[in-house]
Amino acid sequence: MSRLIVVSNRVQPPTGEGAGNQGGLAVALSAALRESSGIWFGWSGETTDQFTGHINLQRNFGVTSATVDLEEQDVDEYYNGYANRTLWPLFHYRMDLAEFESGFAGGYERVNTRFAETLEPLIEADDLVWVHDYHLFPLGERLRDRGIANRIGFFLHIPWPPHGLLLSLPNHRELVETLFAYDVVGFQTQAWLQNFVDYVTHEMDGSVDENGVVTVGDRSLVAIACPIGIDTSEFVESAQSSAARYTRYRMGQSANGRDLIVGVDRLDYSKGLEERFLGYERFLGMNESYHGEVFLLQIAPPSRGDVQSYQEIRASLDALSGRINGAFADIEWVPIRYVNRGYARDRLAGIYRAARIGLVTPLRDGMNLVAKEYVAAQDPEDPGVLILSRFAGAAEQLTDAVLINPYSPEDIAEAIKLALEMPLEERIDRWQKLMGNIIAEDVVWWRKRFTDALERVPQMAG
Ligand code: GDG
Repeated sequence: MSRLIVVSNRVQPPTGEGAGNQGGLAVALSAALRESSGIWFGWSGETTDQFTGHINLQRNFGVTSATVDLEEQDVDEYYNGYANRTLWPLFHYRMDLAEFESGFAGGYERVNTRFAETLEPLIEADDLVWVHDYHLFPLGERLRDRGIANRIGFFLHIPWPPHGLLLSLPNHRELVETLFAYDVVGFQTQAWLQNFVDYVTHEMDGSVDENGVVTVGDRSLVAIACPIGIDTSEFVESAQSSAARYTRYRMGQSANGRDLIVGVDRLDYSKGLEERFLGYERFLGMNESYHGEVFLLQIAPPSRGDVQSYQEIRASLDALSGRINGAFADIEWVPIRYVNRGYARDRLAGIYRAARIGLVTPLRDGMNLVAKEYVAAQDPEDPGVLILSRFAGAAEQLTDAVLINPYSPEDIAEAIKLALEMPLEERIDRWQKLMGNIIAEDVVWWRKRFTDALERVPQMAG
């Protein structure tokens, strides 16, 4: 087995708290790193006055992490700038929010070059290098510039936008060309992969063969759809832990016989939170008999608070939840509990299990792991219903969810009613099919699918 080097913007080494707070991705990557004695490289999350390239090497629970500090300007231009104000909105089909500042692009290039310079001495012959996500598109090319001939793969966690949309990115072609430095490029879904292929065939005169080999001129890469999963067995266990059971008991007490609808999302405009609230408002407007019988718990820990569009979505959700509660609440019932903080994973699992409905309505999402976690946490004998946006990558696999158009308040309202009234037999039937997929295509399956594809590629001569 080759040694694995994982590169991502932030490094999440194991904390030793087990199911406590580490997400499935971090667990799966940590396991692979431990097995192969690999290294996880990325930004420390800290800033420094002057970039030095000093690597902080740490070993936590068998995983070696190598982190570097960045300058404040790097963080502004690369992370808050190009990654989260240009690429994130554009790749989530939000041209209206995308900002095209040349300073951002310069900072993005600079940090990717700094990452490559710092990482290069750590790479040994035969290592597999696996780069993650939109922060680091050009990293592979920068490593090749330095003569790295190892197999290098790239996985994109977010959508790939349609061809026509991507054209609005200045220097779009340069960005796409950087991908050809990788041997394998993985997307969450067939749909995102197809968008990529459309771009390459229309804009670059490229072609794709039946093995997924995408060729432009004399360069090629293997493109695969490789949907990320969760650590299913860990999450099932977590939903039965004492912390989860206790949380469920407390939720039951505070619900006072009412049905719980749950949403859990980073506070991000891509997650369709406003549209979700509006759909729920429509449901309340159309179904007076349910007043006082249900409530929506929306957990939304703030993220990327330095970016203005995130401050705006936060303010608008505060106003919207206040307006809906003001219009419908009475002295004994508040229709929306809107909470801006995070909870430990095992408590989250207990909340999912207590919920009659998991409401997952992103306007666009690479995959969406909350949908999978909600299903995994259910009681097999009395499972809740997953309502899922057809624009989440997860909808390609989870076809037995109640699929909705998140832009339509009616669609959301009708789905909530359908789910609340769904007979037990149908709930079990849908849940079993969903769970079948979530077990078969879990995070270990995903990691192996990607690394197997990368290992199949012959290594270039150094
Ligand atoms: C990106 C892509 C893709 C949320 N609140 C709490 C909490 N969370 C956890 C969830 C879940 C994770 O955060 C969110 O994952 P998602 O997949 O839903 O969304 P993104 O953060 O946007 O992730 C996405 C993913 O990468 C992986 O490829 O699926 O499409 O956008 O695990 O449970 N965790 C805890 N407390 C919270 O309050 N502990």
